[in-house]
Amino acid sequence: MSQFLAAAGTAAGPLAEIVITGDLGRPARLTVADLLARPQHAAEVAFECATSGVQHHHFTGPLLHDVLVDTAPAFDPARRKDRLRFLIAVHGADGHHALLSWAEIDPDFGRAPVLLAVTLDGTTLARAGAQLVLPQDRCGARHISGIDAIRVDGGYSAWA
Ligand SMILES: Nc1nc2c(c(=O)[nH]1)N[C@H]1C(S)=C(S)[C@@H](COP(=O)(O)O)O[C@H]1N2
Ligand SMILES: [Mo]
Repeated sequence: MSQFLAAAGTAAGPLAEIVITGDLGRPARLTVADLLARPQHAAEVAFECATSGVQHHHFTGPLLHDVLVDTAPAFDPARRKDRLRFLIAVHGADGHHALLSWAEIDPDFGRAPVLLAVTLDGTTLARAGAQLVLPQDRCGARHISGIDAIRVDGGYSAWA
C-alpha cells in the first residue's frame, strides 16, 4: 500500500500552468482546470511525424482563439486590419516552440480550429500540460505538448 501511494505521488507531480504574456490588456496564468472550465471542442487528428510515422489522436479542449480573446489583445476588435500584425508564439517546457499568425486562427480570416487540448485520447493533460492541436496541419511538429508559455506580439514589422 505505501509503495502504491509513493508511486502515485511520483506520477502526480505538480500541476502545469501556462503563462500568457505580451501585448495584452489581461495577461493570464492558466491551469488545465481553468481551460476545462471553458467551452470544450473535440478534434480527431492524424498527423505525420518524420521519425515515427502517422499518428491518430482524439483531443478535447478550448479553442486557442477563445482563450486568447479573453486576454484582451491590444488591437481594436472592430477593425479587422488591426489584427494582421499579431503573432502568437507557443512554447513547450522542453524549449520546442512555434509561431502562428493571429489571422490563422481568427474567425474572420483563416478560421483554423486550433485547440489548447486538455485531454489526449481520453486522459487528462493536467500534469503534462496542455497541447496545441492544429487539425489542418499535415505534419505533427506544431502539436506542441507541455505548453508552459504563450506570447502574443503585435509589434512585429518587417519594415520598421
Ligand atoms: N514540447 C514538444 N512538443 C512537440 C515536440 C517536441 O519536441 N516538444 N515534437 C513535435 C513533433 S515533431 C511531433 S511529430 C508531435 C508528436 O510527437 P511525439 O510522437 O513525440 O509525441 O509532437 C510535436 N510536439
Ligand atoms: Mo515529428
